Amino acid sequence: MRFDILTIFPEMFASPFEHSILKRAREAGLIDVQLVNIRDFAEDKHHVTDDYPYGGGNGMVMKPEPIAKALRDVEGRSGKGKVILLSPSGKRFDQGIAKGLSAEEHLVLICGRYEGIDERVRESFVDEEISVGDYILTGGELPAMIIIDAVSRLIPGVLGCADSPEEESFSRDLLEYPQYTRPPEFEGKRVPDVLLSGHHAEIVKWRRKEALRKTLIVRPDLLEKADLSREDKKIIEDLKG
Ligand code: 4GX
Repeated sequence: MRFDILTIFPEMFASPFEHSILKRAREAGLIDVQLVNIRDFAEDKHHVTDDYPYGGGNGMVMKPEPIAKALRDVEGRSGKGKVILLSPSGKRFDQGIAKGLSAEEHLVLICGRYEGIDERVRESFVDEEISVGDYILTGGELPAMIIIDAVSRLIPGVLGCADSPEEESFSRDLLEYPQYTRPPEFEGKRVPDVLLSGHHAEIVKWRRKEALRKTLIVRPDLLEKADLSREDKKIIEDLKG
């Protein structure tokens, strides 16, 4: 999959794709991340990319022409991709959206700064507007990194290992059960006996119960749309006491 990132701060992307899984995915040709500096497409002497808002008000707005030129340049070099604007007013990013995007061949991510971009760019070029959460950041660069990270790991071959079970609807709807590794005792805290027992069926049951417990405590909203068995529902009633 190809990602083109439009930004006035390409230097911010120096490191996130150069480690571990994403680095290997790039080397293997599974993902291709290209940075496009919007400033390079500003044609005035000082390469200005922002201007005052019509109608007044605080802050600056990104000018339409440099973004439009950058988008046309990307399209000319690598064809029409799905154009995504990162913005707090977008549809909230989640695993379902990540999965949908992982089926695309080419994503073009626009990272806005200041108060945002000229509305006419959104109307003419943007296919989807996505928010990574209900808080205000200083720019769309970190959201773009989040989207590329979450989408990339869903591309076949990127994680390397066999089909990851988290993608099964059964466990996807719940928070993770607690994980332990050696040593069996750490600062007086023991690993639960069942995990050392080698009794696979009991381990599966324990993990399901702990995932339900954790979800009930931290994210009860997730239980409403979760794919729950009759047994799960009984466990939840017992947990509620
Ligand atoms: N999830 N921000 C974008 C500037 C902006 C505003 C409107 C386009 C349209 C954010 C988020 C986020 C702050 C990035 C405002 N650009 N983006 N920026 N939360 O808060 O995605």
